[in-house]
Amino acid sequence: MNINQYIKDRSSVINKALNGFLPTPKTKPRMIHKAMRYAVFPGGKRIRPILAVAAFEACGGKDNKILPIACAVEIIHTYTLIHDDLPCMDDDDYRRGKLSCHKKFGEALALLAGDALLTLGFQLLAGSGKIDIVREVSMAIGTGGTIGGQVEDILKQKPRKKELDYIASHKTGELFGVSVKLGGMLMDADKKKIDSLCNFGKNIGLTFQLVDDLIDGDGYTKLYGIQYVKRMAALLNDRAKSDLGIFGKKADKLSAIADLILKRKI
Ligand code: GRG
Repeated sequence: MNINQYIKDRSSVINKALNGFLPTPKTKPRMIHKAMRYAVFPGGKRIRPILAVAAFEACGGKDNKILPIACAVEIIHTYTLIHDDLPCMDDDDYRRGKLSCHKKFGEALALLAGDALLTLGFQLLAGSGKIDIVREVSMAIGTGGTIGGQVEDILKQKPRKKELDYIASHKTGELFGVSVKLGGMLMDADKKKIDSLCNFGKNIGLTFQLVDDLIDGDGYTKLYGIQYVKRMAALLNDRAKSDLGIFGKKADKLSAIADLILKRKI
């Protein structure tokens, strides 16, 4: 199966699973469930859950038991987007091509929808029965991860290289890293494989951020210029793919996704 078909296939499975995991819009209190579903559907690229599935498969996983975990990662990612868009943060009126959650439902409901998605994410992770999985995600999105990155981003008006590295690796890299790592953890892969998956994930997370800055012309691009950022992104992509050596051909899909991220074809 070629990589585009693979992504289409796995996205469709993930979307169906997400639909089943989220409370229906008729479940009371209806408004919060409507707001949660509004933010999750139709959704974005679903990169993080696709990566979790591809990592699970690279470790020999074949069934659907990865789905609650892959969906948890997407649900938690959606919480960060809702909160990031709030007036007290980035103050964005649009997200994923439509009104942001607070513009549609008001600030209080959007805040609660974000909280509810975060909570639901952990409920799904807990279903794996693996406390390490719950711990790893907590660490990746806590003050030593996503939240830490967001705090630095808010506080630093003109970040220099060291600060930009901190922001990108925490805000973007940690969630990518843990998404990939979870696939291996669920399969009880050995430490060497799990570390390789995590390094791969963090490196493609940084590549993703660099490419994002190239498109937006801010962050790294403002500091270094287009050519330098392109070279850095290509270097990180190489480094990420070399982390996969231990998996041989089983990691072909992960490697192909890394290339799509570099070219922003996903
Ligand atoms: C509010 C706790 C908290 C954290 C916010 C992740 C984040 C931190 C903010 C989101 C805004 C942002 C520009 C983050 C950098 C990472 C990034 C480019 C996220 C967007 O991810 P995509 O492109 O989104 O995968 P889709 O919509 O495709 O899922």
